[in-house]
Amino acid sequence: MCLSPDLKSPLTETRGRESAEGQTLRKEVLSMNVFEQIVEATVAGDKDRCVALAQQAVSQGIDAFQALQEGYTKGMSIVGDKFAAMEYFLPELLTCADAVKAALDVLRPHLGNSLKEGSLGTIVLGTIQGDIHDLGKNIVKTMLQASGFTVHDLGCNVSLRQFVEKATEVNADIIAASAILTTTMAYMPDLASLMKELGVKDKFLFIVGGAPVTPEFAIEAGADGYGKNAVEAVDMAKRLMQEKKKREAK
Ligand code: B12
Repeated sequence: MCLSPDLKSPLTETRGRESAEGQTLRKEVLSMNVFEQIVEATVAGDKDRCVALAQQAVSQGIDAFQALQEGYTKGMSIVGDKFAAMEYFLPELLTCADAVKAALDVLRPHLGNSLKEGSLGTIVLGTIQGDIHDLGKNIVKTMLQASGFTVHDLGCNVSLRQFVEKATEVNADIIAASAILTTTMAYMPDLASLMKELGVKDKFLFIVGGAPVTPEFAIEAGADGYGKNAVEAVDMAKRLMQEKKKREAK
């Protein structure tokens, strides 16, 4: 592990007969350094390094959730900025997301129970009925998972009832529907109507996306949110969850 000169002293000085305070400081310095490396590896989309750093974090007793938040999620947020700035394109986005996914597999058993279930919220996701395009939906799924959401992926060609039934079964916060065909995006308002009919429109937040979907269409469809791409999907899901938590706290 490479340490910058100013980080070296607390480590070397406290080695040997360390006080409890010294040990805490040492762990903090180690963690900071690993987090920085994780951010770098994530932005570089370096899967092997992302996995190795997750293993290093676990073996050093670094909190897995902190590694996820301070390292991988932070890295993915930089990747998202690069994507928005058109410095990164879909292949880079996929590579970075895939690297984080592999690291997540290492960290998952070390996350606490509540965190393992996704600390940010639970989402039921699928490509709507009649539509078998799932590449975009899969990217959205990976990004949501990498950001700390629990995602129940129903796959593609998902019937409207399946969305609602699964959301009820897993007590989801959000139903997220993808449509890539103009013909199938027409089912999105039907899904909102079904949610109303079944009395669950206020129980679940509803977000939509996919190439032909526009913000205007999302509003007309009765959705609570829309995302143009996977990065916006994560931002929207986070924003809606914050608003939900504020409402529940009142
Ligand atoms: C790959 C592809 C296929 C593959 C799908 C493979 C797969 N596993 O997904 C196959 C070959 C199976 C296929 C089949 C068909 N296809 Co096709 N396909 C495409 C193609 C080339 C790329 C789609 C894609 O994957 N894009 C890349 C992903 C990453 O982008 P994305 O899906 O938009 O997802 C992003 C965002 O939209 C957003 N997002 C997506 N979902 C969600 C969800 C939420 C909640 C949020 C917030 C955000 C979000 O985030 C994603 C990541 O950034 C497009 C053309 C194109 N250039 O787009 C045609 C296209 C979509 N297909 C088309 C057609 C017509 C068909 C067929 C009907 C062809 C046929 N005659 O059989 C069938 C449909 C079968 C069916 N019932 O679904 C048309 C649709 C036209 C229209 N206006 O509806 C297109 C546009 C081609 C064209 N120009 O004519 N297709």
